[in-house]
Amino acid sequence: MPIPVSLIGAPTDVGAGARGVSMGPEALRVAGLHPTLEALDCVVQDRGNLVGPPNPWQPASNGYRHLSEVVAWNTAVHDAVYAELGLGRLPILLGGDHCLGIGSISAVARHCREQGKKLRVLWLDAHADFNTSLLTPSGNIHGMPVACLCGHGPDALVNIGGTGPWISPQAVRQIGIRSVDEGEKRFVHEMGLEVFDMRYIDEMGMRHTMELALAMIDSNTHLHVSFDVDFLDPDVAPGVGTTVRGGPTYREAQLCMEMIADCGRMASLDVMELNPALDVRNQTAEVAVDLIASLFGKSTLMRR
Ligand code: EXY
Ligand code: MN
Ligand code: MN
Ligand code: MN
Repeated sequence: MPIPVSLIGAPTDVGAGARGVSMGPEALRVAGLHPTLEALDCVVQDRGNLVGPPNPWQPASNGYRHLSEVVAWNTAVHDAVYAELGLGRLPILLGGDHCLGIGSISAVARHCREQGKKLRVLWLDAHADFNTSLLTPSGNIHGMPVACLCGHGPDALVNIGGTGPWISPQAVRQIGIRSVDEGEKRFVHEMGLEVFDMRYIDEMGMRHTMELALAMIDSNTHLHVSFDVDFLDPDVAPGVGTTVRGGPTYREAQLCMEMIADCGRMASLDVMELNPALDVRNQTAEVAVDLIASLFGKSTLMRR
């Protein structure tokens, strides 16, 4: 059965600490995302790019940078993702910085709430993105989306598209984490987030990690994958704003994506933080497209 997929571009860097991820959607298109998905039996509609306010490049105020712009962009993302889910399509959000995970996942959670579905969120990232205005070292809201989705953030973001909090920490599995701020670390533990950090992956391997991260997913589960491209080791993915050494290798990342595909439940996807301004010859976008292909069932030889 062909999968109906909708591409939604969100060309903004209002939540980030470096400019350039606003060019991410176009880089993914140039790297051939649309034809790649069509070759994998998807019926793809590219909805083009959402529109929102420019990046004013201001310092933080009350612990947030660009809060009103972040709210505007996330509202647009929420509405677009929610509409695609209502049409029975699988939305792929092309970021843009990771603050937009608030709009995307709130829409998915709203859809699940209305359809009586369980939600599992896989957060593939070097960072936990679990800061609050009191904990953040930067005020950049791309370091806060998971906390906001769990109810710890400004009302305008917690209640985007309806009455939040949209998810509980128990719905989330974080994978690849290797950079967490001190206060953020305490808060992650306090809230009981399940984190498979790089130390865990080093010791137990990606296969075991993914078996646990995907455990208990059943036919009534909507699996959302939020893929921050800085999840990957900078050797394979230099084109991101916040590189952190020691991430998954190309093959480890492929296995992660292949196991997600095998579970057969992915129903929405974010591809975030790709920064063409820091890339060389669009190689990071190409790697991202390659990994997305694996998420949609491309495998080396055959499926077992
Ligand atoms: N934890 C740092 C902060 O909050 O400023 C860095 C966050 C980077 C977030 C990246 C995109 O995942
Ligand atoms: Mn659905
Ligand atoms: Mn992130
Ligand atoms: Mn990150």
